[in-house]
Amino acid sequence: MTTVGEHVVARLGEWGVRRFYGYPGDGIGGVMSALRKAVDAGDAEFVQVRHEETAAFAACADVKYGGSPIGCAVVTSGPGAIHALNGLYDAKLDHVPVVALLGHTARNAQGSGYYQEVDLLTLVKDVAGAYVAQVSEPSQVRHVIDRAARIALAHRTVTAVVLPSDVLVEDAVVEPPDAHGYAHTSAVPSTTATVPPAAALREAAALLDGCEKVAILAGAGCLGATPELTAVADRLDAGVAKALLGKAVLDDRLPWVTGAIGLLGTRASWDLMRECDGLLIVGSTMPYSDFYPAPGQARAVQIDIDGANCGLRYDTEVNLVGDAQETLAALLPLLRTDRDGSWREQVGEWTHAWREQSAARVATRTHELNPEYVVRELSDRLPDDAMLAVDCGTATSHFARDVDLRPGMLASLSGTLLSMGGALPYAIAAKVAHPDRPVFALVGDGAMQMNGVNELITVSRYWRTWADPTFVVLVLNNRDLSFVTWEMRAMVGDVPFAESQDLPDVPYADWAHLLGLGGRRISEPGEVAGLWAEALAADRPFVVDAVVDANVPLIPPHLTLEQVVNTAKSQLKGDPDAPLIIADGLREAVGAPVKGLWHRAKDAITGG
Ligand SMILES: Cc1ncc(C[n+]2csc(CCOP(=O)(O)OP(=O)(O)O)c2C)c(N)n1
Ligand SMILES: [Mg+2]
Repeated sequence: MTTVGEHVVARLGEWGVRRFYGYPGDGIGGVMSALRKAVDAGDAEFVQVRHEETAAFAACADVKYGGSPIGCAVVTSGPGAIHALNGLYDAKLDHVPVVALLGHTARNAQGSGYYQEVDLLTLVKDVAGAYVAQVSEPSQVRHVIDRAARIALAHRTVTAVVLPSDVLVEDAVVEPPDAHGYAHTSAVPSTTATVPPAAALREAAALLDGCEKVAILAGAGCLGATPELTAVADRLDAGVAKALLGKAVLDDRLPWVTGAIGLLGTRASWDLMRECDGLLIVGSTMPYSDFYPAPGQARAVQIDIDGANCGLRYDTEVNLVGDAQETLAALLPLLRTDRDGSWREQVGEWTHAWREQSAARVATRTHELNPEYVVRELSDRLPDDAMLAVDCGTATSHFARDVDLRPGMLASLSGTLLSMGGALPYAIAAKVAHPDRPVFALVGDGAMQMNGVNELITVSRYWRTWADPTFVVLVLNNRDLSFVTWEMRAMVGDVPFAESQDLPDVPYADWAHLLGLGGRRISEPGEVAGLWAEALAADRPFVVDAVVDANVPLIPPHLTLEQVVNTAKSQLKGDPDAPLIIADGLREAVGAPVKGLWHRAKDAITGG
């Protein structure tokens, strides 16, 4: 006999799903016993995390780091499914195929107000809107699993299968009868049309050939298309700005790569977008419309695998629906070859200026340890095959601006949901997918306290099974929800709300030691180089507890007068950190034009 639970696992295996992140409970017991057998037989891998949110984050990250074709989170009914929601939304918003297996109340108890009984179909209707179904009869299991997998892949989204606990242990109908009302589904993935029509490609080429100053915005859709993107960028003489999820696409050290874009981006990306006359968006829906060229400034082409994403952020004239790699390859021979390189020279000057400004910020002596210095020193030491996992907070900004990714590296984060707590689940998934590669997690202390300290337990459980034990967690211990503090200062012009934003100082390295891991707390610039040498040479996962300054300003790439005024206002309202910010931050850390803006803003407020 094959139980329904066993068929769930076997059928997902046919779709290439062999790794399951989860947490047990009686609602999902039938899948867990199927997984026990599959793991024993070497057909599946189960990773036990500390929280169902982590299971869903990790399932998403497994796909992002090139592990499984479809991520799978397996969680129990009621509270288990509720916990998983945030990680599932992360996958949905970043367009990652994930199937959620949700245990459920037994059929006979459904509707009775039973323990842990939650209306799961309604609960996940939004996050798994593309497909959610309950297996109420053993004869449904094959088609429900097939549809959940096919739709997750085809729509690059989250689907959910609700599995009542009693159905899971019944005899599965593996081959439904040849009778009215039964489905006979396939487990072979659908192919997709990946190259746009020739006429549309010619139109795009003509448009781009008519532009002299082309900017490319590259996003997650370009991952895997590095050679093609490079060739098209070279042919167009273009500068390339990268959305956060597309950061690993191109080497950050290339002079025509302006780096990150958006509020956490570089001044060079801002200049590139604001000065170009042609825009090619590839695999990105970066939502900050004010960081694109001004409306009407540039003629634009967009390439996206999903036609619904085209023309979403900019008034594009040609929208090419296709796979980035194949579409760029098809576009290349249609483009003219006589560009003179002058635009790229200009882009190179902007990039150079940005890198000088960045180096000055890194070298700034701050009141406490400068986090940009800590991150830059790591960046310079990253092994070629490094994988990075980044949390939401100032770590995101440091990753965007201070980490130079090189070819072959992998990096990801909760890129659209921007959820705190993702870095450790992502790092674990990266390591499980590639146990022979070193992993680096960049995490704020708030995010560490949210999920990180717990998931270090998962690390302590599994690290001995990894071929390479290098798993380095950098905790930016600023004892503050610093990103929010800066948002409050710059956007709202308010002083910090200590009760809400101050964080307890936690001995993260000591916690690592208690778990049998390595770790060290540092607080002085002189310790940084030695620390990275120690962390990289460690024979086990290592937690770097870096006591860093919370008051290093997060300057948007194009500081507006309003933001400076708001920041200044907040200081006049009695921001307790104002003297430190002025002394340590703005004056030394930013370039002359911004400095002028700062003084103008202060004068405007003080009447000076
Ligand atoms: C789950 C979740 N809750 C709240 C937020 C809002 N938020 C964004 S960044 C941030 C502060 C992060 O603090 P920390 O992890 O200490 O990093 P820091 O910015 O201090 O380096 C907060 C609260 C969020 N993005 N996600
Ligand atoms: Mg913090």
